[in-house]
Amino acid sequence: MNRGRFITLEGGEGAGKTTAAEVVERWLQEQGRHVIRTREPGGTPAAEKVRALLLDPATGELEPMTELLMMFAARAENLARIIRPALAAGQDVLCDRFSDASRAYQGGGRRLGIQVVNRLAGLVHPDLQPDLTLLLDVPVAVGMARVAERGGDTDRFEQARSDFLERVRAAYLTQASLEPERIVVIDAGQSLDRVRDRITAVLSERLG
Ligand code: Z5A
Repeated sequence: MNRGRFITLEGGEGAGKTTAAEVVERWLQEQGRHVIRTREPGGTPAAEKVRALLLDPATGELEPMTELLMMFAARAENLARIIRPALAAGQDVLCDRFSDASRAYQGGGRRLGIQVVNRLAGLVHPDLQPDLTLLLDVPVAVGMARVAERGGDTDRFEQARSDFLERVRAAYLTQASLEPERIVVIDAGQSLDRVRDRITAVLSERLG
């Protein structure tokens, strides 16, 4: 049996990953594919507990390396229990964030550097990379305004300062420039309809 396709969604705060995930899932289903959706950090009961700890503002400041290791601990669980079994069964996996988020947030935002993240990625998933990554790129101020407009409580990352988020965005764009075959940058500052159309066009081009 052919392995399924592994598709990841990335982007900064308020980039619109939730909307993008719906568009991708529907498109794949229309192609007759069985789609498993998951997210990081999270995806399994234990990894969701790690997520809760990571996002809770009450957790307070963590050492950047602690934060990175917790992301990869959750990722190892998600890979072993959700992602790898689904791919092996021929199902497509759509994951809301993956190791590019660690490159951007911990490597760039927390200044650990990309090499450290790549070493852990090499340890945790040496044989597996996403087949396609959609990077929803939006200026930091626009994304922050959207999150503010959406309302509700903010998590530990959404409370970050804009210089941190600028470093996250820069690291994402650097990674995209290093891997243009895998990572497609979507201008997520456009209207929702235009973003949807662009995503559909990219899917047809890359996976059709
Ligand atoms: N993190 C990390 O540091 N390292 C790692 O390795 C991993 C993660 C895996 C949790 O992720 C946090 O973990 C994350 C990075 C860190 N930091 N934060 N925050 P998350 O994915 O759960 O968190 P999130 O990015 O905040 O998810 P989100 O709030 O759901 O964002 P989103 O899905 O991109 O946004 P949205 O809900 O789709 O859109 C936000 C609002 O904007 C909403 O009201 C939309 O209707 C609106 N929107 C979206 N697109 C548009 C357009 N085009 N026009 C107008 N309005 C729009």
